[in-house]
Amino acid sequence: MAQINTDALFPLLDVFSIELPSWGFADTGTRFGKFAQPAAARSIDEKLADAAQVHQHTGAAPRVAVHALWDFPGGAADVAGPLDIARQLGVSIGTVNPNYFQDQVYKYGSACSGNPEARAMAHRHSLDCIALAKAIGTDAWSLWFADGTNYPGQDDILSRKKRMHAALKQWHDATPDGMTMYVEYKPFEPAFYHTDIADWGMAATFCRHAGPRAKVLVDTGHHLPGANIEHIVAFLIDENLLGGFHFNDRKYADDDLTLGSIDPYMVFRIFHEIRNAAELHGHDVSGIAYTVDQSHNLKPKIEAMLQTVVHAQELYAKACLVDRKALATLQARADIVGAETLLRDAFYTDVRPALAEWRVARKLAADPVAAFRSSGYEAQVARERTAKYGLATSGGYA
Ligand code: RM4
Ligand code: MN
Ligand code: MN
Repeated sequence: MAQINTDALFPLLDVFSIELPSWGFADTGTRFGKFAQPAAARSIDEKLADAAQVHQHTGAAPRVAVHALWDFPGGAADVAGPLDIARQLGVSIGTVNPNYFQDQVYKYGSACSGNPEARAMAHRHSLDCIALAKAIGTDAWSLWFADGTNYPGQDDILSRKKRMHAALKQWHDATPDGMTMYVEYKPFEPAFYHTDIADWGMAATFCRHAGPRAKVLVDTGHHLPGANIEHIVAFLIDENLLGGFHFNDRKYADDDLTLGSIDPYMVFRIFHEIRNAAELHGHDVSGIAYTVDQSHNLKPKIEAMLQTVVHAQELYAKACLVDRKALATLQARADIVGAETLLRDAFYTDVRPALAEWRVARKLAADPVAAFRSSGYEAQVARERTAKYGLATSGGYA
C-alpha cells in the first residue's frame, strides 16, 4: 500500500475537475434503437439542471460541454436563457462542439468533402460556433469529424488531407486569443475504410500546421485495441500539443462505457503520466481539459455521470500517491519489478475513505451516488418531464 498524505492529496483534488457533456443527459442510443428514459433531459435547460446535480453532489464538475446544433439551434441568439439558468444552478457552459456530421450535405464528409457546398456549410458552421463560444464567454471549442470513406478508391486521400489542412488553418485563425480549438481523432466509424483524422499523429500534425491555439483531444474510446494511450498522452504533453480528453471506457471500440468500468488501471496509468510530466519534468498540466464523453443507453444518466466523476477522482488520487522520486531511483537501478510494484501499490491503495473525508470537509455527502438516490430528484423530474412531453417513446433503426 502507498501512504496517503492528505495534506498533499487534498489540494490536488481541489483543483481536479471534469466537464460533463450535455448530450450525456439526453436519450441517445445505438444505431439499432433508442430506449427512452422518462427522466431524460430534452432541453438545454434540463441538461444543465441534471449536470448541476452531478456538480452539487461531487463538487468536481462545474462545467457543461454543449453540442451547438443540439443545444443552441439558433446559435449565439439562444444563449441568454441558458446562461442565466447555468448561473443560478452554480455551473457554467464550457466547450462548444460543432456538428459536422448530421446534415444531408455531409454525406461524403464536411471539411474534406469534394462538394464545395459541404465545405462552405462546415465553414459557416465553424464561424457560428466561434461566435457562440464568444457569446457564452467560454474558452474552448472542440472539433470532431465523421469525415472519411467506406471503400478503397472512393476518394483521393491526399486531396482530402489538403482540404482538412486548409479548413483547420482558417478556423484556427478565426479562433480568438485565449480560446483553444481542440482537434479530436478516431480510427473508424462512421467511416469504415479510412477516416481523415484517424489517429493522434495526424491530429498533432494538423494542429501544428494550424497554429498554437490548436491542440489534440484524446478520446479514450477512439483507439484501436491495444493502443498505449498513456504513451500518446506523455508524448503529446512533452510536445505541448495535448489539449485534453474525452473520457469513457470501452471493451471493443467507441463503446462510450463508464470511465474505469472495464480497465481502471489504464486510466490510472494515464493520470500517472500526467503527474509524472508535472512532477519530474516541470510541465504545466493545469490546462489539460478533462471532459466526459459518454452516452448511457441503459444506466440512469445522472447516476452514471456521478459514478464517472467519482471513478475519475479515485483513479486520479491513486496516481497522485505514486512516489516519483522513489520510482526514479528504482528506474535508475533498472529494478523493473520494484518499479512496477511501486505503481501497483499506489493503484491498489484504497483511496475511498480519503475521498469521503475530502468531501465531508467540503460539505459534500461522503457518497455522492447514495446522496443523489435519496434526494428523489430523478423520480421528480421523471414525473415533471412525462407531464410536459408525454410518455417517452423509442426510436427505431429503419
Ligand atoms: C463522436 C465523438 C465526439 C462526439 C460525437 C457525438 O464519436 O466522440 O466527440 O461529440 O461522437
Ligand atoms: Mn469524443
Ligand atoms: Mn466517440
